[in-house]
Amino acid sequence: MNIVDLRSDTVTKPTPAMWAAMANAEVGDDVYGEDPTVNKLEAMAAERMGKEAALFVVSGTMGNLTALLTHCQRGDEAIVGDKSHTFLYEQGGMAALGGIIPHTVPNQMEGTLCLSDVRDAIRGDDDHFPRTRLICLENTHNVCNGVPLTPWYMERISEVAREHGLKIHVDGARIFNAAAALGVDVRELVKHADSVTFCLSKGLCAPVGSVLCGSADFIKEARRARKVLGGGMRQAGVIAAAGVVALEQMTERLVEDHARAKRLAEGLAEMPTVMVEPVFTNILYFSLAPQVTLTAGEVAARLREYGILIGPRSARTFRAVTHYWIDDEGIERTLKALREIL
Ligand code: TLP
Repeated sequence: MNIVDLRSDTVTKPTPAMWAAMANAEVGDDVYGEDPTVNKLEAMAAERMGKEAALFVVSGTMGNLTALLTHCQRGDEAIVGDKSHTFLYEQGGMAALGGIIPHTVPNQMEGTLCLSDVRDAIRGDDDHFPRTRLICLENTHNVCNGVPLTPWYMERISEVAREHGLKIHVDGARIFNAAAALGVDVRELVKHADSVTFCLSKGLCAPVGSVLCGSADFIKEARRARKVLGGGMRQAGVIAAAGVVALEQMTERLVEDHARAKRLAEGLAEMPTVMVEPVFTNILYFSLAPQVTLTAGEVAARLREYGILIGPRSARTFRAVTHYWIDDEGIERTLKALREIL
């Protein structure tokens, strides 16, 4: 049976073109800066983001931590959304490893931080306080229904940042989904950011890797931070080759994943047994209606018998994520299975 794996877009396996590129990759020692495929990927990534330079890292988590360590010193403060991946799902790495204090501000439903909340969170010049250095944003916002942050918002928040001499880092794990959903060039979304991490290993299907982009000076420092984290790789061209294919072939098609997430949401909305959250990109949250006696865990276990994997997020809620390896048939099978189970 074909498995329909909707747990995350991180489950995506490489495409045939990626396997071929990896098998034939030209490699060298990247710590010496001599891996031509890594160099090519970094140049392509910088160009796509409209930044001067880029750094290939193992994961989104490493990209965000590397950025934080580069922007901030120990004892500095970073403003982060209370529902951000960086705050919730990265083990508090900024504090644990970098001595950076996360100052949380509530994430609004549209994934943004209220400008007035951010202003209030910025510390004044006073010996009692840590120094605020950085604002972290997430685009698309995973927990906030995969919503994209708009160029308009980015411009407004950047005004606040500039007023106070702060830097902006964007966790753009799914920034190409944001660009596809908004119909804008990705550069428009990050032109006011000082750094951005994007992931190759999610909807873009590469097996490993993320890229951190920023100014040449910033990336030079970030390369040191990556090294101390153990992220200096050697013949990394083997995996970077898949990243090159990801950038060449996989960004434009993300709209297909969004259309399938929408179709899934429409099908679910017709069922009296579930309640669906709004869908903006490839991430869809839904929950069980009050009359359903099964828990989300029990429903997920039943779905598994149908060859369908969906992650329960709590006792009553689920997250489903569409991606390259989910086709129309997979969506219809999921809807049919849920109708039968519920
Ligand atoms: N997200 C994963 C889980 O960790 C929740 C997922 O399945 O969605 N930023 C954002 C916005 C992310 O969603 C993720 C991964 C990361 C960073 C971390 O990327 P990796 O897993 O490469 O460290």
